[in-house]
Amino acid sequence: MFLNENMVYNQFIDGVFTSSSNRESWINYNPANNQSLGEVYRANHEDIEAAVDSSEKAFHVWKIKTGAERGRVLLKAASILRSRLEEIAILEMQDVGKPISEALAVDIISAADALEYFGGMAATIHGEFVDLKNAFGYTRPEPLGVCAGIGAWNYPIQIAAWKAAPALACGNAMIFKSSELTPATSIELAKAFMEAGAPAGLFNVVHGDGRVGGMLVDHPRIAKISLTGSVATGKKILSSAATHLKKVTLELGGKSPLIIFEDADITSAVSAALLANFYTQGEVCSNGTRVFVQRSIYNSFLQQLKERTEKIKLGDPSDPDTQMGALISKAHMEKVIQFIEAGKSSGATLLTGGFQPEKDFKGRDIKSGNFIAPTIFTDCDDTMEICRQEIFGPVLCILCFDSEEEVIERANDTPFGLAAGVFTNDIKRGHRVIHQLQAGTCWINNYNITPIELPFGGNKQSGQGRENSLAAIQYYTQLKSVYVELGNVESPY
Ligand code: TXE
Repeated sequence: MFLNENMVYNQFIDGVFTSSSNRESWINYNPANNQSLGEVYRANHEDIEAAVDSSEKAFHVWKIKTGAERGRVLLKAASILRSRLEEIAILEMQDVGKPISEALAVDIISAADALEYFGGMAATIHGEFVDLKNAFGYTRPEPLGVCAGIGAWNYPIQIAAWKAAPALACGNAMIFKSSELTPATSIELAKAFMEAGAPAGLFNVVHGDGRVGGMLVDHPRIAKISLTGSVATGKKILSSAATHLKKVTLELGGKSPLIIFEDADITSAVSAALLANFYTQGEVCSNGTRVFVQRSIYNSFLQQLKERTEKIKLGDPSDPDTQMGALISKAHMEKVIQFIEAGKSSGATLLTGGFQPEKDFKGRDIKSGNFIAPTIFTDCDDTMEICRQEIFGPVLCILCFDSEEEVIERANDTPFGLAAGVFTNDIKRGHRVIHQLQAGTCWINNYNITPIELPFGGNKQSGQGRENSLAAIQYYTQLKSVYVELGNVESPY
């Protein structure tokens, strides 16, 4: 079930694909077999200038439309994505290495949800009115202009839509650069906007690595940067953006705690731990990779966790029965393997996994792909590298705890602050603990459920700003206040 594997990925600027002549290029690989999916052409300076010119032109048309008019385009783009769900899901599966079942269930649907949510609320974006003494005032939430979105490789079209939907709903234009490892589906979003009636240039797509990302960050006519990526990249972008005092939102990495109290429903808690570590091969920023289990249920929890982990169907991502696919690249797989070796040498016990399977769950040869068996370490302690660093792969660390006070302190002992989960049937304890955890995106008795209606984002080193929900509006508008005099100007001069 593969589409054309000799794709050519050009820039999509002003509603058309640019030529590929006199541009650097690289090969886009399918993580499941490391075969070529085609050639990606890197944007050059002229492309960036053309993209900014085109986006500025589109912005001047778009900003004078009403919220209702903008909303109609976003809603139509959402229905176009939904109508092309399977085709785009296959592209995403090939690009990322994730199981087709995930791409069909999450990626494109979450992108369409974002377009529908912000399309539906575009007409409601408004300011305030205030009566004053012989005067009145009002505020105007105004668009910023041309915004840049820079994406990571684990949820390409979802990340692009989570940035584009609020940006366009607020009246902005966007230039989007997907990760150099996953160029395929941001173009599909651009095509959907065009088909939905957006002005050419409203959502341009350029390709490249950090150098092209840097060209967007440094461009004087780009008003705002929204990054989804690593902490290291977030720091670089924030310091570069300081030159022009640009607005920046950062969705970065994490090493989030998932706390299981002794009164939790064990089956649900194990389900959450599996999802929080092995869904999308563990390549999810908000994953609960430090699983804290209260001592009295430690053995029963571990037994069920091990049994169910070893039943996960790892293999060919294009097979609808597959539950876990390939990691994004050989280089990333090697990085995860180094973390596994570090875990073993630091004294943690490898409970299961930790190896590269050569056959998948149906006996197919998968040696040519980037596969790592779902891995669990026990006998961990908080100081181990595998418990402090983001691994961004299928590696779960189990930590044992006794008291509520102890686990809160340990859970917060990290420079990250993206997400947190608590499992308990004691309603007071659930809220009491979650309120003390230093994380931006939290769950009680579930994990990694991210409806568009709720803000998503982190604190501390996990980023700044929020995506989704009404909270996103403030990051794509600037507020103007207007004072209107109804009397005369009183002056001492
Ligand atoms: O990140 P990278 P990756 C995080 C996840 C992990 C990382 C993995 O936690 O840490 O992302 O994704 C561009 N100036 N999240 O490896 O390398 C680069 O080309 C401008 C968090 O892709 O940081 C790519 O497009 N741009 C997230 C993008 O930045 C630069 C969910 C990210 O690349 C640049 C998913 C530079 N100097 C992953 N250097 C969340 N919190 O939601 C690189 N780029």
